[in-house]
Amino acid sequence: MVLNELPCSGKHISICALKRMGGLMNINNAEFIISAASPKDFISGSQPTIVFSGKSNVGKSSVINRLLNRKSIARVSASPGKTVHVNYFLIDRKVYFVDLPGYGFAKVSKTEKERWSNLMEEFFARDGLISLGVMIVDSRHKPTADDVTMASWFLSSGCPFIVLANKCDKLKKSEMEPNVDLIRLTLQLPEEVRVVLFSAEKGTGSSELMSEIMHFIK
Ligand SMILES: Nc1nc2c(ncn2[C@@H]2O[C@H](COP(=O)(O)OP(=O)(O)OP(=O)(O)O)[C@@H](O)[C@H]2O)c(=O)[nH]1
Ligand SMILES: [Mg+2]
Repeated sequence: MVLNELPCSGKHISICALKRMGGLMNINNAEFIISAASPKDFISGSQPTIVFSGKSNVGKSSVINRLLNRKSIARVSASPGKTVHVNYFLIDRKVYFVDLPGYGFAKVSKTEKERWSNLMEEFFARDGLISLGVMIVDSRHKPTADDVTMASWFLSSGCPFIVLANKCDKLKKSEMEPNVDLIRLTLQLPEEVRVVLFSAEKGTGSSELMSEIMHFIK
């Protein structure tokens, strides 16, 4: 499916955002590249890299599937801890999407936690692995202490990022604005960092996110 052959309606809204920007990216040409279990397999190359981070079960893999209009290119599960390695997908040979394992999952062994923190420490310490961070939080709840740590890493590193308030299909309309305000306040986000209400389930917010991503694609 080539983007500029599609109508600008309904579920193709994210594709329309790309068309508006004059972009031409075949999102159906998405391939799984590697599940990096160790830092030697991290990819730092010429392609821009969009990294999806957030607590376990918040919907990182679901967001990737939604953007790519695929049911399960990234693996999703109702129980936390589904993604355990750093998974790279290459979209139309132009951009990498990186599905990270989630933080804050209590029910894992000490060894597993250590493995996770070593992998993540190395990932976030290395230069050149992230072009844009997509930090995903749960729109229904106050961000956790781990979310605050993640946001402050992005802020102090200077790495550009956007915050998605996912699962907004579960919110009443009246809850949306106050919840976004609480997320901004808790994460201490400066004005220039965008918070987008998102639903991987319904597709809400995907055109906004795709527009942000397109800024990083040459
Ligand atoms: N209602 C609703 N459910 C969602 C949404 N996004 C994800 N989910 C559900 O949340 C659960 C976790 O989704 P995943 O995509 O596996 O979450 P993850 O962040 O990748 O989880 P880990 O890989 O374990 O860190 C699944 O049951 C999804 O169906 C959403 O926007 N709305
Ligand atoms: Mg996952």
